[in-house]
Amino acid sequence: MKKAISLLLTVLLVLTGLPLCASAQEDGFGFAVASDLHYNPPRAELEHDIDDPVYWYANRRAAMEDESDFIIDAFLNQCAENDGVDFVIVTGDLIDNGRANPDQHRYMAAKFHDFEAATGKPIYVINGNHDLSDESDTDRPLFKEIYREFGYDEALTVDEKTCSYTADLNEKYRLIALDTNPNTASTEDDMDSARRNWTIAQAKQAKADGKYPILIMHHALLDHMPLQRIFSHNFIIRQHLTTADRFADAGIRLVFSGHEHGSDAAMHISPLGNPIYDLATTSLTMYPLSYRIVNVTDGEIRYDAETVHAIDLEALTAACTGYTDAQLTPMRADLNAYAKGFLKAGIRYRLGLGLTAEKIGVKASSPLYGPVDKAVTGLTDLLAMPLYGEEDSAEAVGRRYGITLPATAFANGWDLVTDLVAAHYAGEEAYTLDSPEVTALLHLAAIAARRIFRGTDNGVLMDAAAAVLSANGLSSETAALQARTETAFGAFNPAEYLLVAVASPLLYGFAYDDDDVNDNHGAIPGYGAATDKLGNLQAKGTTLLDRLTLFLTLFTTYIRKMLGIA
Ligand SMILES: [Ca+2]
Ligand SMILES: [Ca+2]
Ligand SMILES: [Fe+2]
Ligand SMILES: [Fe+2]
Repeated sequence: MKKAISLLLTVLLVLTGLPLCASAQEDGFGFAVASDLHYNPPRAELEHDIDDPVYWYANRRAAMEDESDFIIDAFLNQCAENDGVDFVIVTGDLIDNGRANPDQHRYMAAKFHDFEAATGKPIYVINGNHDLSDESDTDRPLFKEIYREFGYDEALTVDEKTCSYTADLNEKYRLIALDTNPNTASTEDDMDSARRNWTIAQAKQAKADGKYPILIMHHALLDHMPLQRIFSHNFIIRQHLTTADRFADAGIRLVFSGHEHGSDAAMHISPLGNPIYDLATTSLTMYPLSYRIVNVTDGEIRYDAETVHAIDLEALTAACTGYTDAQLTPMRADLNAYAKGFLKAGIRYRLGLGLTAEKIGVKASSPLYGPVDKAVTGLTDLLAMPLYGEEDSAEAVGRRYGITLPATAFANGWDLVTDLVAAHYAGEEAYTLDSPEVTALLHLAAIAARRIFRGTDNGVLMDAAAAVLSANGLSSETAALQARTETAFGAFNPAEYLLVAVASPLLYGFAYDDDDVNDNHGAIPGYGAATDKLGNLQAKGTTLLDRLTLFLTLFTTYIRKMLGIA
C-alpha cells in the first residue's frame, strides 16, 4: 500500500513538474563546510626551518603546507563517501598564494571539477583574502572565470564589482555568497554600505521567492573572541554588530565564515529579537584538520565537526622527499595528534618572532622601548625554561618572589601557551578562570614582571602600560582600567599593570569559551522554527556596552585570581 502511494506521489510530482527531491527535503538535507584550504604545492624536498626534533620543517603560519594537497584530497574523498553530504561549501582562502598564482587556482578548480563529475555533488566557493587582488595576477574577473563551475555558472545574480553571488541550493534554501575582501592584499575586510545593502536586498529577495537564505563570507560577522574588533580587527568585518542586526532582521539566521582559522560558533540577537549565528570554520590544513557537517531541517540546524583522519602518505612522500620516520610514524598512527604538534611548533616559532617591543606597538625611538623590550625578552626567556624543578626552573624563580606555580602537565611555558592557542583553534576551549593552566600562565607573567622590573621606576612602568594599551586601540580606557584595578585592589604592583595589559586580553580571548553556543557539535533552531523574540531579548546582552561590561568583569576576576584575593 505504502509503495503504491509513493509511486502515485512520484507520478504526480513528475506530472506537476516538481523536482523529485522534494520529498527528501522534508527529511532535510546535509552539506559540508570547509574553510581556508590554503593549498600549497608540496616542496620537492623538506627543509629544516626551525629547531625542533620532529617538526623542523614547520612554518610560522603553522599550516601543513607540504601536506595540504593530500589533506584536501582526503577531505573530498570523505565528502564523496558521506551520503549525508549533498553539496560542499568553501569559505575562502582556497589557496595560499593565489593572488600571485592563478595556475594554483586552476589546479584547485580541476580538483573540484573532478569531484563534482565523480559524485554529482556541487561545490560552492567564495573568495578569501589570499585568493585575489586588483594589483596581482588574479583579479576578480579571473577568479569568477576560473571558479565558474563552483557557484557563478548557476548563480541567480552575480555582483558586478565583487565576487558576491546568490544561487539556489535546493527548492527551499538559497545561498548568499558575500565577498568581504578588499581590492588589495590586506588581511582586513572591506565591507561597505554597498555590500551590506546588496546582502540585505538578496535576503529580502530570497524571502519574496519563498527561500531561506544561508550566508557565507570569509571574514567573521560576529566576535569569535570577546571584543574581537578591538583586539584582533583583521578577522571581523567593520561595523559588525549593526551589520549583524540588519542581516538578522532581513531573515538571515545561518552564517558560515572562515579566515581566523579557529572553530567557533557564536550568536547575536538583533534589537528586534531575531537571532543570527556565525559558525567560523577552522583551516582545513591546520590542526585539528576539521570541517563541518551540517544537517538542515525546517525545525533544526545540526552541525558537527568532522576530521580528516588519514592522508595518502605514499603520494605525499613521492611528491616531497625528506620525510623521516620520526614524522611518518606518528603521522600514520594519529594524524590529528601529529597536526597538533606541528601547530604548536609553528605557533612557538611565530610568537617567538612576534613577541618583540616593535610588534606589540612600541617604536625603537620611544623612551619606553627599553623597559618594554626588557619585559618581552624576560617573558620569552621564562617561557623557554622548564616549568618545574628545584633549580633552573620557572618554579624556582617564582619561589624567590613568593609566587607558586600550580601543577600542570606541561614541560615549559611555551608548551602551555601553545596548548592554549591550539585549544582556541580547535574550539570549545575550556581552560576556565580556575584552571591550573590559566593560573600558571598568569603566575608566569607575574614572575617575569617581578624579575624584570626590580629597581625600575614605577612611573616608567605606568607609562609603558599606557603605551601598550594605546597601541592596541585602548587609549581612552587606560585611565579607567588603572583606576579600576586600584579601587579593586588597593596597592598594586605597577609592574603588573603592564602584564595585565598585555596578557589578560590574550588569555581571555584564547582560553575560554562560555557563550553557550557549542563550537563543534550543536544544534540551532531551524528557519521554520518559531522564534521567541521577547525571550531572546531578555536572555542576552547584545550591545557593545554589555560586552565591554562582561569583559571588564572577567578582566578584574583575572587580576583578583592573580593576587590571590578571589
Ligand atoms: Ca570558541
Ligand atoms: Ca562558542
Ligand atoms: Fe586563511
Ligand atoms: Fe583569510
